[in-house]
Amino acid sequence: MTDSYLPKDFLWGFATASYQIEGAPQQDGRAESIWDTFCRIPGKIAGGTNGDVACDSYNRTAEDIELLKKTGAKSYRFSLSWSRIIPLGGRDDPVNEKGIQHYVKFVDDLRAAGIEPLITLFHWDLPENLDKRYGGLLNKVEFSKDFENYARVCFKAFGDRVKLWITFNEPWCSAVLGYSIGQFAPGHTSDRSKSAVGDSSTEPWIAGHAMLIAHGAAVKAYRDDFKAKDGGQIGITLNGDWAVPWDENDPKDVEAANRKIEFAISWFGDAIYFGKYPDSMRKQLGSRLPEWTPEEIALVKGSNDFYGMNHYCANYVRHKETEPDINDHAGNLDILYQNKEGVWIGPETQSPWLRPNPEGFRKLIKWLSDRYGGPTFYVTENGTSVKGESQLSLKDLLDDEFRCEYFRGYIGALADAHTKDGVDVRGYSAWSLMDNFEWAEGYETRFGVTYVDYEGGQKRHPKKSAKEIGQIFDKYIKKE
Ligand code: GCO
Repeated sequence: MTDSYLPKDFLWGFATASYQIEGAPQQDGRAESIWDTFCRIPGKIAGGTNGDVACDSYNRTAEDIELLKKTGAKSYRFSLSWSRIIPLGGRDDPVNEKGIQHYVKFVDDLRAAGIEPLITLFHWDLPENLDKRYGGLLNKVEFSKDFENYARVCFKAFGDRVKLWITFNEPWCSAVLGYSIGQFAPGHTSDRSKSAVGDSSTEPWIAGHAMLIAHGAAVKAYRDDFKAKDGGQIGITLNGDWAVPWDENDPKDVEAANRKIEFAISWFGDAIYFGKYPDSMRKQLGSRLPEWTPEEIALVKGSNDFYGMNHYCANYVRHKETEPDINDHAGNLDILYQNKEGVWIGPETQSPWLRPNPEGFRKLIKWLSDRYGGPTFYVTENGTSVKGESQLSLKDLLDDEFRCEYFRGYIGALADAHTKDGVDVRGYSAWSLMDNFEWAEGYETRFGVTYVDYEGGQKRHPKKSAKEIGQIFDKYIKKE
């Protein structure tokens, strides 16, 4: 029996994202998002796939709610498709009532099933029209006004029944993978061999700044006009892995590990909690990192009611002796999976970047809690793929002991962080309720606690982890 526990009323459940599960790209007036167009670029997505059908969740909401109910989940984090709600995206463009009605019904059905909805406003699927119209995230003035308007439309439509709002999901991914590496929509990259578009020495930083301002504007709108009446909370979800020095005895690696977290997380976290960018970033990037105006600081500083934390794994970090490249976005370091002694950070999964290391979860949430003055945390994603899962027979893949072990380790580490380190954590959403469109990795990589048979009429088969995760939480959540 463990001494560690999670608080009573702890809100645990699952997370998904609109483009990864909904399909139905043309139904009920939805227009295209940048992910629809990006998927058509040859070579961008494994297997040449896209989200046109995905899990067909747009047409299977009742089935998805049944799945949730079976697990005993208390909450469900999902994202709204901006392109369904305001198909052309902008503040002067028409609102699509059918899109709104779809989500109103979904939220009502969730609540009727006793499941608390957590809404993400932006999980990367920007309306394509805004990218065309003014360059999307690269135009902070237009983008933040349009995002604020979209957020207001959503607060008005769902605010009376939704108490937890997330503005952006992992802005790091949109900025770096979308505007530097070119692995995500809209696919800008400095790599000439990948038909470069854009200038990745500046664009990720510009996009990041725009998302921060848009986040601030949406939070201000919520606090000014909705919060008192609706009584909800609003925050941002940041991603980030724990970083361990490649050589614990080399002060330069120790510093690089810290710098890695600053470039990946504090880029946004420091802006929101301190109204500035980390010194390590300013030092490396100089004026390529946008300057803050006093109005922007006023908007962004203090703009989190809670910290949404996505977390999957840990890495080793080794400093580089050479000067940073102009396109470097990581903090001039190498990310490795083995340390100086050849020790692996964790076992292999199907995702090249993901090696589980539950201790790293506890360390990172403590690191964040210390740095940001003990905010309330909601863990908004945590989960794993399983090496070779797609190749297994149905019977074998449903027995996903590897994923169960992942959840045991990570949820245990979270309970330790709460009990022994005093971290204020109130919720946890596992990634993911079901297998889905894993962005550039297509459908081969599966993160679900439910197997989705894409060829077999989209049938959903709960894996062992779907049944077990509730028992794990049951062990930790205080009864009174
Ligand atoms: C994320 C993503 C998910 C991914 C998951 C697994 O926010 O990183 O929300 O969309 O599918 O992280 O890679």
